[in-house]
Amino acid sequence: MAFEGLAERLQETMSKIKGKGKVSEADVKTMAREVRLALLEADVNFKVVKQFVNRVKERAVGQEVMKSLTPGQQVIKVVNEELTDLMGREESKLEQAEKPPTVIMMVGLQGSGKTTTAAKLANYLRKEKNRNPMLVAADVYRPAAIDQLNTLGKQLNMPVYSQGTEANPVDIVREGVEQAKAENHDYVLLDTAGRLHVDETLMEELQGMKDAVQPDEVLLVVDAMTGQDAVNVAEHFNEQLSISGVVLTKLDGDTRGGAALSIRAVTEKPIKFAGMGEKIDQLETFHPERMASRILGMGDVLSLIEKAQTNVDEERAKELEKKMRNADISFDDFLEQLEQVKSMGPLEDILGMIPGAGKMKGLKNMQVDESQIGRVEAIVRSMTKAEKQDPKLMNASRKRRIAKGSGTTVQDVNKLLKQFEDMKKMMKQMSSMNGKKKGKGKGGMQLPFMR
Ligand SMILES: Nc1nc2c(ncn2[C@@H]2O[C@H](COP(=O)(O)OP(=O)(O)OP(=O)(O)O)[C@@H](O)[C@H]2O)c(=O)[nH]1
Ligand SMILES: [Mg+2]
Repeated sequence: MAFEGLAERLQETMSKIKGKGKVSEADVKTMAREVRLALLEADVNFKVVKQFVNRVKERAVGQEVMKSLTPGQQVIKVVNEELTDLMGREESKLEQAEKPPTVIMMVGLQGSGKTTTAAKLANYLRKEKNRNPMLVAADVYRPAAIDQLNTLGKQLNMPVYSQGTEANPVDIVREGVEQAKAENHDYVLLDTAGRLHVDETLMEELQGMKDAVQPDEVLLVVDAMTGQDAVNVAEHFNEQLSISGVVLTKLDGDTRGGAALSIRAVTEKPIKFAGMGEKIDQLETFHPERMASRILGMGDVLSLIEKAQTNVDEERAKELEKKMRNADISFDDFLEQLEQVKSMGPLEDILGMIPGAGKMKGLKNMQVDESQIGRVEAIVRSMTKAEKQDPKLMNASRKRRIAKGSGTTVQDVNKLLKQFEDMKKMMKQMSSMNGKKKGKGKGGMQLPFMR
C-alpha cells in the first residue's frame, strides 16, 4: 500500500506528542522537523513541504484551545487538518453535463492507466450511479490500444465506439459523442493516446479533441509510482489543457506516495479517483479526509477530535437557543443558522426526515423556496457589521445601499427586515408561553425563506 513509509514515520512522530499535557515551542519545533523529514523522504515536492510545515508550525503554536482535547491531541488535529487540506479537503464529485451526455476525456502519459481507468470509471458509473455509459477508442497510435478497450468493453458488456487506426482522433471523438447522443448514453468516456514524455504534437492533438467535444471533465491519469516527475507532468498538462481533475493510479503499489500528495497543491485541481489495482472494480472515489486519517493512523485521537468538534457546535447551539429565548438574535446569528440549514441539504428533504412531519397540517402545505435563501443571504451579507447587530439602524439610504450590493430591491430588503422583526416577536411570544400550552395561535413561525 502506498504511503506506508510516510504513515509509519508520521505516526511515530505523532505518538510522541499525543499524550503531552503541555506542548512547548520546542516540542512543536521538533515535531515540525520530523514531519518535514517524513514528507521529504516520501518524495513530496520540497516547496509543498515547506509550506505545509510552516502552516503546521504557525497553527500548532497559536491555536485556539479546545477544552476537551489535550495540547498534544490538538497538535495532531492541526497536522490532520493540514494533511487533509493538502489532498483537497473535500471529496470532489464528477461534473455532470446539464444536457447529457456528460463527456469525460482521459489524458496522461503512456502506461499511466488511461484505458484501464476509462473502463473502471464506466463500470463505476453503471454500478454505483445507475448510468448508461459508452466508451470511445481514440488512441490510434498503439496498434493494440483499440483491441484493449474492446476487450474491456466486452468484459463489461458495454459498447465501445471506434473507427480503426486510420481515422483522425478528433473526428473519432466528435462522431463518438454524436453516436452516444443518438443512442441515449448519458456518459461518454474518451480514451486517448499517451506518449512517453509530454510532447507538443500530442498536446495539440488533445487540445483539438477538447475543442471538438468540449468535455465536462478532462481527467489527468497519473501513475502514483512516477515520483517527482509526476508533478512536472501534471503542471504541464494543466497548463496546456486546463485539466479538471486527477486520477491517481497504482496506489496499491509500493510507492512512497509523495508525488501524489504534491499534485493537488501544485495544480490546485482535485484528485477525484484512486486506482487500487488492475481489476476493473478496483477504483475508489478519493476521500482526502479518509486518506489523511489512514496516513496518520491515530484513529482514537481523530474520533476524539470529531467529538470535540460536535461539542463546540452543541455549545454554540445552546448559546443560540438562549438568544432566541430572549429574542435577542442578530442578523449574524441568523446567517449562521442559514448556513447550517444549507449545509444539511435541500430543506424539503430535511422536513421529510422529521418523523410525522408529513402528517402535520401546517408543514404539509409549507413550501420552501430555495432560491429565496440565496437572496436573503445576499441581503444579509451586504449589511455592515453594525447593521447586522442592530437592524434599527436601517434608514432609506442604507436600505438602498444594501439592495444595490445584493442585487435586490429596497422592497426585498424591507420585506426581510419585517420578517426578521416578526420572527423576533414570535420568539418573544413563544418564550412567554413557556410552560403554558404551546402551539396555540397562528400556524407556526414563518421564516424569511418560506413562501
Ligand atoms: N496495480 C495497478 N495497476 C494498474 C492500475 N491502473 C492501471 N494499471 C495497469 O497499468 C498498466 C497500463 O495501463 P493502461 O490502462 O493500459 O495505461 P494507458 O495509460 O492506457 O497506457 P497507453 O495507452 O499505453 O498510454 C496495465 O497493466 C494496467 O493493468 C492500478 O490502479 N493498479
Ligand atoms: Mg491506453
